Amino acid sequence: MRIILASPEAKVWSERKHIPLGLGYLAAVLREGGHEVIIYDAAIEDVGVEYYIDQAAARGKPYHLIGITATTPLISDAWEMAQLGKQRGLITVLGGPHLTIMPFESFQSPHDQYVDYAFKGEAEYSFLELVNTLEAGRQPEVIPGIHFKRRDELLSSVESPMIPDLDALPFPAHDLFKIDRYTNLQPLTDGLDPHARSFTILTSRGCPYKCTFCSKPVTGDTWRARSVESVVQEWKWLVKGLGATEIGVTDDIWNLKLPRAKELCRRLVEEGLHTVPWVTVHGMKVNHTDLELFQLMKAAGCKRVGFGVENGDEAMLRNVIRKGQTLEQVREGFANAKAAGLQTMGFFIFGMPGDTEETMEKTIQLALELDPQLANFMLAAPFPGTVMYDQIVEGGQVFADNWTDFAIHEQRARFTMHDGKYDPELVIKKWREAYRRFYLYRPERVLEKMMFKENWTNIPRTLAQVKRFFIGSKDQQAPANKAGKATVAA
Ligand code: B12
Ligand code: SF4
Repeated sequence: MRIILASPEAKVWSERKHIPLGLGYLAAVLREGGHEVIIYDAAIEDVGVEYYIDQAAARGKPYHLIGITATTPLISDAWEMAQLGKQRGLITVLGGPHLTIMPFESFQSPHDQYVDYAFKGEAEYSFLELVNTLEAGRQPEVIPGIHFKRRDELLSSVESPMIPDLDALPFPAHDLFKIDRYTNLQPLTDGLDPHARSFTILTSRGCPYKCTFCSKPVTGDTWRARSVESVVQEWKWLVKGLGATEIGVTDDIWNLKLPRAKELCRRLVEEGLHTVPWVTVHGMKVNHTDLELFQLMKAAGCKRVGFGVENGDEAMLRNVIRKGQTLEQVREGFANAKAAGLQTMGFFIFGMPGDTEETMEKTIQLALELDPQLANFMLAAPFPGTVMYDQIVEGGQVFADNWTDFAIHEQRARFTMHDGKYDPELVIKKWREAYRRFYLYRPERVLEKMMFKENWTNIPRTLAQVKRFFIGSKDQQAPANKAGKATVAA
């Protein structure tokens, strides 16, 4: 079959362009199965997906099927794409995190007019099975994770078991990405390079921790690691075969097992792969680190490490966020990473249920004390399927008109609690104050920002950021006047 795998554009995440790795995995498996595949990522394309569909049809080599990926904030764009595909006669299949949480919604009117199949969970094997079945002219029956309508009946089967042996999978089809259209993953030295050859790599899937805000519907709670050897071989392909200029490790928790993490670093050095810089895009867990690990990472070419710090209040960390780490471990992790000569980055969340002026102040104080090169202050976003979401539905109210409102980088309050203590206006105020105190009121950080070439070569972007983080606009206010709006999932 001829297949387009497509990702809609994350409009709220417009500066950094990262490859949609899940589609790379699906493409690799389909290719091995003898199918012809292209990857279309709206984030880096100049034309709509219909252009490719129409061109192929005009050449007499039409696509038969479009497979679209969707996170929660992008589901409406995914439906739009499915509609375009259906109008052109393609079989349409949806998958990804949102479909794993809410597979049935895509078969309600009007989506059922243009969505043929949806998959829950990791779909490398199950999607291939569907494609093979359809190509053979058969009707799909029980394929793990599949959802579809036959006549008016909605058929579904249990989710595919998480793939136990990740080494059995082929490497993602990295060669199918138009890689020089992606930016670098985190500006390492000199701002965003719009033509970086930045690849991402997954060394493991899943995470056994259960932070209450975290949505990991696809990769789940069971940590499954690839062998160090398999990771090194893929890394080698990226560096030596595809000319990577930067690599991002995007595991949920790549350092869960310290000896394995250290072994990987040693092997990167042995293979001479340490010359290409790499970063941990989504952070490491501080309580699975030590000084030696950071020293080995530094030797292996790592430039920057990120850590999920979340909150500066011990009780919030333990009882509300259930992060499974102490402030002491946070301090030690940062100190060790800095001692090893790595740049650091901290992720902090404002406005979890239970956050007060005092706890948010402690979070700001902790950010100032840890003093990472980059601090990422985020507003709590209640993703369906998380403990936090259930708590809010039970004891408060989600402010959201549609799934797009769940975008993490859409900086607005998304919920309130009815406990008389939670104040969404205050959350926004403290969140903005955090940016001001961390970046604006400290000359060394202002100077550092001014050194970033990108801040001078892209003045409109810089001004937009200043407005967004430090000044704000009307629609960033807590939507107190939205009380009474129903939650999208209710
Ligand atoms: C790397 C990453 C990013 C990168 C790159 C995103 C990209 N272009 O793929 C960046 C930093 C840009 C990013 C941005 C965002 N991300 Co992100 N990201 C991740 C992360 C850490 C890893 C993704 C990954 O590679 N997974 C591994 C692959 C193998 O899994 P996968 O992509 O889900 O694909 C598998 C299945 O889902 C399925 N599948 C996927 N697509 C399809 C399509 C079809 C047709 C089929 C059949 C199956 C199928 O099969 C694949 C293979 O098994 C995940 C956390 C996680 N553990 O998944 C969060 C995660 C996916 N991100 C999340 C979010 C919310 C976002 C943003 C919306 C944030 C925002 N701005 O608000 C944006 C949206 C970007 C987008 N294009 O969707 C959430 C999604 C939660 C939800 N309910 O939707 C996650 C789960 C993180 C979290 N814990 O909250 N993200
Ligand atoms: S936030 Fe990180 S540590 Fe916590 S559950 Fe999610 S992936 Fe695991």
